[in-house]
Amino acid sequence: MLIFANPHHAQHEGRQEMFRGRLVPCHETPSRLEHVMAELARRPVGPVQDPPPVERAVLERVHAPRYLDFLRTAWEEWVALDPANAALDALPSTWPVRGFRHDIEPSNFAARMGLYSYDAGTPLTAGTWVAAEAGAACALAAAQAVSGSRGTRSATALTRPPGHHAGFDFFGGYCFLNNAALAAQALRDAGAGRVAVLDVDYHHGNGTQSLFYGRPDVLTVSIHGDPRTEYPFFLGHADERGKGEGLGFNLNLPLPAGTGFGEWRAALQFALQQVREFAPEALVVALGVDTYEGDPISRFRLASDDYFQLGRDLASANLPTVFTLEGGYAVAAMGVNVVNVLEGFEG
Ligand code: SP5
Ligand code: ZN
Repeated sequence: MLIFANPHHAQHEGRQEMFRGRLVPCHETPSRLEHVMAELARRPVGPVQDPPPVERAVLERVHAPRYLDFLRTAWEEWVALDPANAALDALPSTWPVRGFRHDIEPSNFAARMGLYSYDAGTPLTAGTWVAAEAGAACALAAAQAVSGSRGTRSATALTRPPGHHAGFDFFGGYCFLNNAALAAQALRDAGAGRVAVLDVDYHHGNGTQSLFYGRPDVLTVSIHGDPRTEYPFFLGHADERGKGEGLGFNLNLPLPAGTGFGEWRAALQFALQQVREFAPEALVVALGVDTYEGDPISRFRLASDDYFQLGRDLASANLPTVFTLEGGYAVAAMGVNVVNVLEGFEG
C-alpha cells in the first residue's frame, strides 16, 4: 500500500463553523490527520510519500475553471475587503435559491461565497487553497500509482480537507476539491474503462454523486445516514439512480441513525455485489470513519475493531483500489480506525 500524505494539510485550519445560531469550533481539524500519521508510524502499512504537484488541467476534468479561480483567490479578496479579516475565517451567509436567481455572476465577494457553496459550516481560511490543491495532488498520485498493468494494488490519499461533498462548482461539508472524483476521473483518463466509487463516510457523497450522475462509466455507491434526518439532507435517497445514460449507475443505501455494524455490513455486502456486477477496472473508496460509535456529529455504531472487517471486505473486491480520506471527528480514535481499515485491506 502506497501512501501519499498531504504535506500542506495543516494550512487549512478553520476556526469556527455555524451551528444552531452560534459559531462553534470546527470539527474538521489538522489534528485528525496527525492522529492518522502517528498511528501509521506505530503500524506502518506502506511507504509514506509526498505527491508530485498537480496540473490545473487535471483539476478542470472535475471542477469548473471559474470555481477553481475563485478558491485560489478568495482569501486575498477576503483580506482586501478589510485587513482585519486576516484574523477571521470567511464563511458564506447568503445563497442563490432555485427559481429566484439570474445567471449574472455577482462581483460582490459575499455573494460569490454563497454562489460557490451550500452551507455555513465550511470556513475558507488563508491556507485552504494550498491545502486543498495538495490534497487533490495526493488523490491524483494515488490514482496514477494503481493505474496500468504495472500499477500497485492499492494507494491511499491521506489528506484533508475532505472532498466528497464538493461538486463541479461548489464547496460545503468541510470539502473544497472532490478528491475521490478526481481519482476516479484520473483512473478513467489513464485507461480504465469503468471505475466504481464506493463511499462509506457517514454522510451521503452528494458532491461525487452529482459529478457522475449522468455517466455510465463511473458507478457511484454511497452508504450513509438517512438524509431525512442526517446531513447533507437534500440528496442521498434510495430512489436516486442516475439520469439519462447514467440511469442505473448511482446507488444510495441510506440507513437510519443508530445503525450498528451488522446491518451496516449487510449494506456493504450489497454495495460490493453491485460493484462486482458493474465489473469495473478500478475502485475508489471514499473512506470516512465518522461511522464510528464515538463520533461527535454522527449516529452509526461501528466499533474500532469493525474497521478491520471493512478493510477485508473491500479487499475482497479484488480491484486496484484508491482510498481517499473523508470524515471522522472522534479525533483520538481516528488514527486507529483508519489504520485498521488499511491493515484489514492489506490482510
Ligand atoms: C466530510 C464530512 O464528513 N463532512 C460532514 C459535514 C457535516 N457538517 C454539518 C455538521 C453539523 C453538526 N454540528 C454539530 C455541532 C455539535 N457541537
Ligand atoms: Zn462525513
